[in-house]
Amino acid sequence: MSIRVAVIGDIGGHREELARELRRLGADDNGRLPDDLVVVQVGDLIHRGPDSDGVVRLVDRYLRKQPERWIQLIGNHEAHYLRPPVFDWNERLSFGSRRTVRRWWRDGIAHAAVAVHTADEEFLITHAGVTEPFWRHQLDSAVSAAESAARLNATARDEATALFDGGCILGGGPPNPQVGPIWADRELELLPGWRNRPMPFSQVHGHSGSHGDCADERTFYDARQRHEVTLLEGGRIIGIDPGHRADPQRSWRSLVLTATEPPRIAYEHSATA
Ligand SMILES: [Mn+2]
Repeated sequence: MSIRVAVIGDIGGHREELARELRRLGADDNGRLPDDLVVVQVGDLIHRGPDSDGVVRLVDRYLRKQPERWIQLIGNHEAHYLRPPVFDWNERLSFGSRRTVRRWWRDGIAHAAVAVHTADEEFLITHAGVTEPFWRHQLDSAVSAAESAARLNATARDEATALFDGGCILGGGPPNPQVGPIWADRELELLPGWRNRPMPFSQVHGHSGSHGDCADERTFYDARQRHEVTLLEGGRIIGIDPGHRADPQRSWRSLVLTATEPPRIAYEHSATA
């Protein structure tokens, strides 16, 4: 079995950008996604661009009509409406969109993490990436991406979960090695810990990136796709935030992985155990 998993980075309220990428991936004129495709969106669907409410409506249509084809993760901008706000933002989702995002979270439709397996690589996908200290302390050094995703999702709704702990992007303080995978900064918080210790699996994240001006010799930037790949011992860290602001980036792409099994968000107990 082979499944195309298209991992889509931060959309930032740009509905037309999202719709265009889905057409490129094979969505038909009615928007229906093809049977061989699963979309993972890494969160930060909203804010910045012209039509956050339109993005929420579009994604909600997929989550209702083709729930097996869409895995929605949450970013810090969705979390803004799910928990007491921890930052100020100069726009606010409509009442209806707030209610929709809260329903995704309350009903277990949106997640903190997902694991994807290809023929020769395992990926943990989160909004901002799991730092090495977070993995060691909060995930008990889980050896697989699937187990890490399951642990993150199992604790995601706990009031005191470390998942939402902020770092240098939130409030502008010094880097916090224990920052959670909703807030980690790629350059200052995510990459440093993994440079000194083999990765147990690869990771894909949105949220932040150097967008081309990284001097690191192990990092490769694809300006057309706006993907940033750092090769490390044991795995790689792939950043896919396109960096849309009020105006979208002209050129960007989802990251398409060829998976050997459906993406996993939770523990699956063997029937023969
Ligand atoms: Mn973000």
